[in-house]
Amino acid sequence: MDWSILFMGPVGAGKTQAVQTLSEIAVVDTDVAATDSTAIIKDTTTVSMDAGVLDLGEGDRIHLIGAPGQDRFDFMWDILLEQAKAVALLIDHRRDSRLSDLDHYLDNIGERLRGRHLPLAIGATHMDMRHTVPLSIYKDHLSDHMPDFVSGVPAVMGVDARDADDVRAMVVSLAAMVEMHERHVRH
Ligand SMILES: Nc1nc2c(ncn2[C@@H]2O[C@H](COP(=O)(O)OP(=O)(O)OP(=O)(O)O)[C@@H](O)[C@H]2O)c(=O)[nH]1
Ligand SMILES: [Mg+2]
Repeated sequence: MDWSILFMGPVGAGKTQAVQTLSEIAVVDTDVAATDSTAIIKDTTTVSMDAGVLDLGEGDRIHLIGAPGQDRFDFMWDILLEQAKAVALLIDHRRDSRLSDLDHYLDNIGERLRGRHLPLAIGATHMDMRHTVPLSIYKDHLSDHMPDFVSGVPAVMGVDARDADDVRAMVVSLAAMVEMHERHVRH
């Protein structure tokens, strides 16, 4: 079966990098030179989407889609979410705003799904650059602010978007959650 995982999250979290790291085909990306405040963080930014493919075997081909991080391209989020079966939310762990970034994307995703439920995994990136803050802050935060749209228990993990094993672990756990979700919905 062909289905897609949507990578979302703030500018510079590593969405484009994650798709590029794991994809078995040349990645279609729509990055352009960053000309606004994003340019302080990095040279290019995604304006439309990244698209790659990962073959998990047993007929499962996963389309890896990277959303643009910037809010001004958020019209794309509706379209991309509509096609996604799961969300991989990458949060830049270096940022002091990491928990409000998390809430911002969770609120946005919830509004756009309009009652639909999806499996969610949260990947904290750039932990190598901010290792004094523990990963447990996300689970603690979610225990008080669990969004309605999440199907099952969200996975929380540290992910270096440059590391294929890390990104693959995130994708594989989402694939398992999608399977559970579909079994639950069908019966
Ligand atoms: N040190 C470090 N660098 C990382 C990690 N994860 C990703 N990066 C790097 O951070 C940068 C992230 O850039 P992108 O992948 O373009 O970010 P994006 O999320 O697609 O950003 P927009 O498209 O602008 O929303 C890349 O240079 C990555 O190689 C990490 O865990 N540690
Ligand atoms: Mg990008």
